[in-house]
Amino acid sequence: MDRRLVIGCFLLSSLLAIFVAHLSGQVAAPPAPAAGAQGAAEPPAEPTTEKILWDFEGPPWKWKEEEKEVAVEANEHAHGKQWLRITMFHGFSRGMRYTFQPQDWSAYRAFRFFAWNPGEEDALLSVRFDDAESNDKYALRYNLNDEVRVKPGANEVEITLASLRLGTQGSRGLDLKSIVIFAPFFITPPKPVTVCLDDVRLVPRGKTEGDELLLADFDGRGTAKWRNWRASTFQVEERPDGVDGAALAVNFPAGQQYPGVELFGMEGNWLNYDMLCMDVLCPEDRATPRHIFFNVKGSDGTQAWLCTGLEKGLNHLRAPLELAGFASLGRVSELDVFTDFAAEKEETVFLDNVRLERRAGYVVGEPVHRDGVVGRIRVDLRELAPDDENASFGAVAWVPLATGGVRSVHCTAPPGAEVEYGIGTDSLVGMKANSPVEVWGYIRAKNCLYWTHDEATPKGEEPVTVNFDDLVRFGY
Ligand SMILES: [Ca+2]
Ligand SMILES: [Ca+2]
Repeated sequence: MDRRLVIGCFLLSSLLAIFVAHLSGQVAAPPAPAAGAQGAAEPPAEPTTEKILWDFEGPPWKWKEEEKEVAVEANEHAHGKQWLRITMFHGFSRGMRYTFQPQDWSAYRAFRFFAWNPGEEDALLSVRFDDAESNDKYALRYNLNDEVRVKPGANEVEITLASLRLGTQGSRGLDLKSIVIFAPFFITPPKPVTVCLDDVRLVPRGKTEGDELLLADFDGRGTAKWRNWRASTFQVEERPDGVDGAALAVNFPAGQQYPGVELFGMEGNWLNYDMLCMDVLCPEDRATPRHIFFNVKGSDGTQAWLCTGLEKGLNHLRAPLELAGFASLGRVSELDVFTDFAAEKEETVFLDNVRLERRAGYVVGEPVHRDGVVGRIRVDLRELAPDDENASFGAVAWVPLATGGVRSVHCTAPPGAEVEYGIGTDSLVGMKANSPVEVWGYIRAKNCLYWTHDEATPKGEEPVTVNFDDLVRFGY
């Protein structure tokens, strides 16, 4: 073919592609980073710097419709020269959609962007993400509806990537290795609204001085302070049975709803850590709450509620921080520890060694979505029957690797789906032989994630089953 004709065809098709992109409110994204070899024994090196996805410094453009106007334009408040402005005048659910080839975000911890609100009231932005298998279905994509609060002026918005793995209410979690859509938009705002975005980027786990961040050991170490909440009382007590040094005795008075303690004033960047741990002693001679709640609060108003069952004696509680992804883990301002209701008499727990742990060589594996019983490890949650018809059931498995690292495999399905997951051989490639896989099962109900912990050691080809069948262990 004539070379000029080929070039001409190419230019024409490029122009057409740009035109179509603008018509539909879509713009091509930068190419996806090279995918790491799946299941390779050596995990890829952790990124150490932020990765800019969009800085909007390309050619300016504008698209206007009756309901909305979207533009890449210069502004003095932009980072660099330009930003993306989305203005919605009226109508239903409009904004901007970026569709791109599958991108692997699994080595990062947070999705962040700069947002400018020129108005005088908070704007409620909605954000949607899809993975390669979402197929435009609500229950298979991530829907943060009206939940990103953009205050007047400058904001740094964080969406912790762990929340994409958990999935929003009514939806399964996403595969961070194949993200294909980012869509910021508005849902029927009561009056015209504008938000401008810039420096949309991914944030990695940062370096830390050690593998642990001590929040409080009640022996004078740790960065957190504490105060009581809702009529609970507390005092530091020396050497209660089973505890090293001192612990914090927290008394939940009878008849009081949600009494507890708040830990605050500590290091707020929890993205650098992987596990929330604390020891909770329930002495034989005191009344014990049947469960304990944690609320991880971000300084931006985001929250993640967790709950688990308690037993008499010393409870070594360990929960992966990915279960708390609905809070902005890069800016944690508070950790509340509380119970719901002490009915008959005062209940007491002793808290100790509240800390975050970091796991070397932590990598995110492929997620498991309701693929039934096939697999080397079966996680069976079918016997659980919580009194919430919208409940969903999930699990996180940490597979120890021969390299010393760990692969986190998240099992999620939308409500009403099967609740038996099969973790297949792909997820176990490079596993450290004869070592237990830690499994956290969870029930997502009533805005809270009720969790418990178990272990399984796969040997040979025989599948092993982790059976979660007791609501009491979840603290439900
Ligand atoms: Ca910019
Ligand atoms: Ca202590």
